[in-house]
Amino acid sequence: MIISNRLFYISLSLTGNISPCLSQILSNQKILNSYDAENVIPHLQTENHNYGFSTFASIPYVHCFTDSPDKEAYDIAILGAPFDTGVTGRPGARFGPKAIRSSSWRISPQAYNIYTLRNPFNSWAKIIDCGDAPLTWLDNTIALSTLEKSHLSVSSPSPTPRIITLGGDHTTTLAALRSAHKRWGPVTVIHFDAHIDTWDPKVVSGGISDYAAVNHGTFLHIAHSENLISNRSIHAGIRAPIARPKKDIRNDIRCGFEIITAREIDRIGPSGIAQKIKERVGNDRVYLSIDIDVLDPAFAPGTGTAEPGGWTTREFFTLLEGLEGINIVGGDVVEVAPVYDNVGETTVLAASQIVLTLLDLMVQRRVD
Ligand SMILES: [Mn+2]
Repeated sequence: MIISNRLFYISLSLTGNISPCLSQILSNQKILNSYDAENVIPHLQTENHNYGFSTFASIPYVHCFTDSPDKEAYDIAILGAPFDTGVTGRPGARFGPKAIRSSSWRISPQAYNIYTLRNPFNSWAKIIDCGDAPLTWLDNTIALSTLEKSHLSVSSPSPTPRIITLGGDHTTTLAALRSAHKRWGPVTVIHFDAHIDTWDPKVVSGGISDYAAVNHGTFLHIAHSENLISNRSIHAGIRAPIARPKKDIRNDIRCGFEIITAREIDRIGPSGIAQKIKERVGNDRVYLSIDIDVLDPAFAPGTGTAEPGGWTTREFFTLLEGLEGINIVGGDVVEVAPVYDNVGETTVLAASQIVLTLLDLMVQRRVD
């Protein structure tokens, strides 16, 4: 009905008169004209969930950056972190949050996962989108401080709202971990990435300044030095080169991590990796951070520091869904840089589906 209505106007403007083939459309137009607003608006809403502002999967927007006691309550919030001035490779992840939301148009809040038969939007949890944190691109210290305050503000209403952050380069996870620590104490990190990101700032940034020390390759080293994370954390999907063969690994263990390499999937499969992760983190409060470069560049080219030899999108979904039951207090999908994506938008399609999977994992277990 709605498409016919549009065709009617387009055809008129192209031809200047009404052709016989438009008779059915005119008939539809008459029916449409007979509708009053009360009839048409519900029709629009059921035909197409993509109306109004662009939020993640068309979920409701809430003004979260307020400490007002009248603030609307919610259980899980989507928060954008448009920041990419902490990168050592290609910039562009500041456009990640909007691209992930845009690619989520295909996710219907009414649809069910065919493997799990679940839909996180049709559950006990109220899931909302806060929009993006107001971050400056001109001073990293101020931007990360603003992001931490934004996290604290978003997680302030009762009872226990949790956040999924849309990055943003991986430095944004440091602000999330600082905020999570204030709320939950030390958390165990499950870190999906091609890179270990525990590099000593003296190595990655050459020790040139304290400002340069905080970047997307050092944030987990800093999180450890600030006692934000437990020593039962784990990386998975690792395959990027390291700078110092023994010292980097020794430092990584010191920061509390175990490594699962990308090629381990050939030996034990995605479910085997999920099992290994679950054994490591147990019942800990977990922060689950996903660098999109954990996927192979064939599936996710739109990222800052792509590394060949990664996982397929399908393998990763099997793995993620295998984590059901873990105690997730927060998570993120980062390093999505849409300018390097392909015309089929495979990176952002994967990113938005990963966010949906994270939401489902959070809904499966309430925080305690
Ligand atoms: Mn990475």
